[in-house]
Formats: sequence, structure tokens, C-alpha cells
Amino acid sequence: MLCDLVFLQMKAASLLPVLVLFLAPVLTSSGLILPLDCSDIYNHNTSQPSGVYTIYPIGATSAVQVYCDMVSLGGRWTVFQSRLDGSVNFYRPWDHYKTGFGSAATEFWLGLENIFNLCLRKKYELLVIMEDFEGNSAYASYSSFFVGPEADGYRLQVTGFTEGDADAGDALSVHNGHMFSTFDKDQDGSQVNCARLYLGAFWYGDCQNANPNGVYSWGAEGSIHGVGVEWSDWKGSNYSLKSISMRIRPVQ
Ligand SMILES: [Ca+2]
Repeated sequence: MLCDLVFLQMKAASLLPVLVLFLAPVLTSSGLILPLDCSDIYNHNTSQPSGVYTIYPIGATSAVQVYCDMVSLGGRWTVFQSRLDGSVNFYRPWDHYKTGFGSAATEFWLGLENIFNLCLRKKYELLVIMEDFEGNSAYASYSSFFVGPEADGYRLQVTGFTEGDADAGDALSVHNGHMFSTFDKDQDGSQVNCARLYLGAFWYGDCQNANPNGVYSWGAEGSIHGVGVEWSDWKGSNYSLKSISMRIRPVQ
């Protein structure tokens, strides 16, 4: 009798991995259980407020916390980049920009591999929202946003700039078609190392009109040209913004 019980327990234990393996694909295939982005979270419950949520850009083992903007221009936005208060150092090497860093509630970079995987699965639009230190805010929107694979340098494709009411101007189209560069991986469109020259990491061309991952330096600061958190078409290239964030949502 005792032997039978032990045998049954062993049999149950040996079945457990099989059960887990059998159940795992059921869990991962459900968009409601494992949201890819903030749009999935919104669509599951349209009364969800803005805040930090967990998404799964690359499947069941890729849980990452992001800030979801459920309000601006209809909501459903996944924030993949944000600067707010200078609390996080953004002058980082390639590996950090590939995997992501920071805190979803404050300053954050989702990671190029996550962004690429989102773009692989859905067609996205882009909204960039920014504030200066004088109480003004502005935004720039683009109807199409895509980031390619690492093998192609996480190349940016951004098109369809749309002029809005609080228009920040188009500082991003000049970055269209460029690979991502960090100080330790120069893939920019310039003879110089743009990431080192402008102390950031971005889809630099020759070199930049926008430097959202630059040095947080509290407003007008021109002692070192162009190194701040900048959107030159709005505040020039020697003004470091109070806040800037880049967010994407699927085109409906
Ligand atoms: Ca270069």
C-alpha cells in the first residue's frame, strides 16, 4: 500500500513537467493574458487608467514594465523612452540600449530588442511629447514608426510627420533611415562619433536635430553645444528640455 502511494506520488511528479509544457503554449498564445503592448491592455479594459503595466514584447519570458498613456490623443500609447528629472544616466553602452534600463514610472528606455519585436508584430505610429522649463508643452506625431533588426543596426524608419496644435516641429525626419549608435558602437552617418560628441545614444545621422537621450541639464545651456535633451526644431540645439517622451501605438 505504501509502495503504491509512493509510486503514485512519483508518477504525479513525473507528469508535472509534461503538464507545464502542455499548458505553456496555451498561456502564451492568449493576447489577453500576456499583452504585447499597452494597446492590448487598453483593449482588454478600456477604463484602465494611465500607469505602469507589464507587457510581453517577445513572449512569455519577456515581461517588462512600461508606462501606458491611456489619455493623450485617444490613449493606448506604450512609452518606450522618457526623460523627466535627470534621475537616470542615459550615457550608456550598446548592451544597455539593446536590453533597456531605467524605471517605467520615471526615466526609461524600453530596449531596442523589445522595440524591434513590437514593430515586427504590429504597425505603429509615434507621438513625442515634450515640456520646457517655462511651462510650455508641445508634441510631434508621425504616422509610421518602425525599427529593424539588430543585424541591420536597429535602423529607424519614421515617416508621416503631422503638424499639430501644439506643434514642436519635425526634428526626427532627418534621423529617418539611420542605424542606432552608442558611444561604443558608431553606426551613424557622420565621420565623427555622434554619440561621443553629443553625449547620448540615438539614430544619429550627421549628427542630430533631436537628442532625447542626451545629458539632462535643466534648460538653456550652451557651454557644450548640442549635448542636452534636445528637440532643436522647438527650442534650438542648446536648450535641454524639462521632459520628453516617445510613445507608440498600433495604427488602427
Ligand atoms: Ca561616425
